[in-house]
Amino acid sequence: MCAVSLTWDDNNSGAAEEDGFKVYRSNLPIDLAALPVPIATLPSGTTTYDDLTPLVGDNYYAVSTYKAGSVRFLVFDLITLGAGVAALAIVNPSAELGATGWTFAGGFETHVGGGGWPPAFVGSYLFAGGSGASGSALQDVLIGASVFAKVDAGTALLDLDWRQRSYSGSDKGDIEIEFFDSGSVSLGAAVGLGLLGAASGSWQLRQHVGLGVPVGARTVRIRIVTQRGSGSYNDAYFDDISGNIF
Ligand SMILES: [Ca+2]
Repeated sequence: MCAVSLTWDDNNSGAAEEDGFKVYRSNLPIDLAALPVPIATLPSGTTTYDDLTPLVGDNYYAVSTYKAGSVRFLVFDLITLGAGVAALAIVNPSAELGATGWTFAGGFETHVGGGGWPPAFVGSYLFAGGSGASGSALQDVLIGASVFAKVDAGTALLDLDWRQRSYSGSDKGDIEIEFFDSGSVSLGAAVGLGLLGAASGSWQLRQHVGLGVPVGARTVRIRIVTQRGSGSYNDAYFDDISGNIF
């Protein structure tokens, strides 16, 4: 469930004490000359309201006092929910389906967690660097049409979150992002956070935050990269990869 909590100041007392407050909401800027029907009428002294059924997209709110037929506006606010955000449709984001959705290379694999391996962060399986020195996994994810306008205006951003772990901190990993246009032409070099020997005793949250999405982008390439630092197995582990363009 999604809720919007509104709060405001109550500035009136004494002779000016309001009879109550009204809360208005619209998907368009609120026109004071043509007010919508209030979504709530609240008693005098109220300073909060929780809208439990906000609209998908833009929500314009206005809160007024009312008193003997007069209306005095205190607060205007705009909140946008849902619209303009596209979750990345990553197939098999937490290794539960083997290689489904991914192109594995260099010995990269999935492995069931526990029994000498770290427990999976989500579900039963984790991604692992595998038997090679630098295993990798790659998936191309189409960008949702709901954010094309934002992408092409040059204002879209990408967040990508994942969990990373290692056996002893010596085998390293990263997730790189590269954007492609509708003709599969790369729009710039892949961007990573840097290879990291993640914690061994717990799953570490790593995040690309607010990465700029180039104009014309239609595909996001997600590439898990690893680098073995010691031993014969590449113990760079990954799980629970998710992201949004907004
Ligand atoms: Ca998993």
